[in-house]
Amino acid sequence: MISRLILHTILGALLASLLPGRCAHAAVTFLVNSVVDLVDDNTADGICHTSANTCSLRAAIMQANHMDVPAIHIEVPAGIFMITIPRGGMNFDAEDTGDLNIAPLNGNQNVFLSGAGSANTIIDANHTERVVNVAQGARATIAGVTIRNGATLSGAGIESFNASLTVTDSVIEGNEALNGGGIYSGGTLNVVRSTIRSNIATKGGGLYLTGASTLRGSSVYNNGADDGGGIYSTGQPLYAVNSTLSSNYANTNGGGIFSSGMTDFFNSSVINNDSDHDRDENGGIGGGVYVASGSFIINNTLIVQNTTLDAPIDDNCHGFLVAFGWNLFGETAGCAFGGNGTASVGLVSPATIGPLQDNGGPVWTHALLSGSQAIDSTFDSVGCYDQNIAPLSIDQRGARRPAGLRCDVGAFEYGAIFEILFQDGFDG
Ligand SMILES: [Ca+2]
Ligand SMILES: [Ca+2]
Ligand SMILES: [Ca+2]
Ligand SMILES: [Ca+2]
Repeated sequence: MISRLILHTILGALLASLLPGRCAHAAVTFLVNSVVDLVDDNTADGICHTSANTCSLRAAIMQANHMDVPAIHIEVPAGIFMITIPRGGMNFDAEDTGDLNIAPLNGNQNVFLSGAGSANTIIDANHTERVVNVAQGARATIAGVTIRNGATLSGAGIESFNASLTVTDSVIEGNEALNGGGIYSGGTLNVVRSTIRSNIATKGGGLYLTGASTLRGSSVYNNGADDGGGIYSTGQPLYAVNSTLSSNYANTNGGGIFSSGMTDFFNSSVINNDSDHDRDENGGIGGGVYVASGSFIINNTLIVQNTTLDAPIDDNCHGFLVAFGWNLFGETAGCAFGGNGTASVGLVSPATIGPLQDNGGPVWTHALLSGSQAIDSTFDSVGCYDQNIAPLSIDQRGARRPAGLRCDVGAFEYGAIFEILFQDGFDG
């Protein structure tokens, strides 16, 4: 196995070195083969290589930054990849120190960083530094890894200011920042079949979003902040499809999500989030959803079991929600409705929602229990759909929907069968 990895590395490097610098046809693959955090020892040679004769994760990213090819694949095996080279200073960030900088110098390549699954490939900043920075203008996909234990001012797990970033089949956990504990994104962000959990910030414990973002088949849970425990979004737009916000908390407003941008939820679930979590004299409302300004649209979405001090049973929303399809709440005090208004809003018994747990599929969900008002209750003629009005053929877990008579409200389809798991996250 090792010899094959090295062979691939040598062949890839040889190929790269033989091709002229401006060749636009080659795709290059670097196979990481060491967990030890060392720099690339010559970024001009096209070879991922360190002083220890290895290809480290940092060396692969550094060398990728200096290539002029349209696509670079960085394959990362199982292991715990600790970031151990300290950053050069508070205001100094380079590819050879501190966080891992995906920063292609020519700006026109796609970088694909793939691990061996989020349970196996772990990139860890040991609470000393951000984990990954994606530079302005970069196009990157991060797949099959866990990114954890980052600590910095902005985007401790991943910071992506004006880049195009896809995070798929990954876990972002245990990161701590002022803005965006898990991910800070100011560009285009797609989060697919991923888990954002146990991150902390002042704003946006899980995610701080100012750009165009999509959450698909993903769960954001156990994150905490002052405002926006799960998500703090000022972005235009944020789409959440087949996704779950659960058990996040805000010491002030918006336990699940604080929104002052354009937000649009489709068949998503906002369950068991808490505002005014510290129960202090400054208060806090909107246990599930806090709409500060902008537009917040809900389509076939489930918002229940969210809490605050003065509403320990249900504090699901604060502000104006534009409702289409069929949306269900534990109760609706504090919410005002536009769109189809009360014709698109009903009540669900909180006791008919199961706990957050592994119900099959790549991420945790809340199951609907027998007799739930969410089961088979979406409108027959419209069904479940995403931001392109494309029908949803799977639920959050990847199980076939609709099951039974009709599509269910929220991210989970009751009684659904796994037919196309992991193949069809975009319902194409
Ligand atoms: Ca090199
Ligand atoms: Ca760095
Ligand atoms: Ca408070
Ligand atoms: Ca159904």
